[in-house]
Amino acid sequence: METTYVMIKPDGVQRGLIAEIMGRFERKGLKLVGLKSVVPSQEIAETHYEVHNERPFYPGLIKFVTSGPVVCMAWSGKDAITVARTLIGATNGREANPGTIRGDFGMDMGFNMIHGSDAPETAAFELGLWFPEGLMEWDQTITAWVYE
Ligand code: D4T
Repeated sequence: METTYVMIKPDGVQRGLIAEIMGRFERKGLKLVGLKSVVPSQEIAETHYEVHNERPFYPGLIKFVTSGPVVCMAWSGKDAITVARTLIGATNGREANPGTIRGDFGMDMGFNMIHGSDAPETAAFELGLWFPEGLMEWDQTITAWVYE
């Protein structure tokens, strides 16, 4: 089992898409092992997007992600990182496939509503950054009906 970091960004919260987005992860069969909502500090946003700090869009990205509440989630399951990225869709909503979150609700590259870790190393880094308190350990009884 793998765990990935997923975050509804301020535009997803502002647009009232929290339940819609979370519901897709739930219905897929992923297990929720971390959940909270915060207004990100400058420091945590800069650390999260450190990899982009030389890019021209970086200042705007930091301003955007610190502009209001985000929903921080940790989802676990088999190949959870790839499964979450597939549910999320391509970075630019105009190019994302219908049926994906960005494909169904997004029209923009910057306002793309949601983040998902892209590799095991980034998932470990992001989970540690956003959930320093650790994740929930629990038995989900429906798991027996999700995996053969
Ligand atoms: P995240 O990291 O938010 O899940 O998005 P992606 O993995 O799909 O995309 P990314 O890391 O390449 O970009 C991070 C973040 O920056 C915004 N962005 C990106 C932007 O505003 N302008 C741009 O040109 C790019 C490439 C969108 C997502």
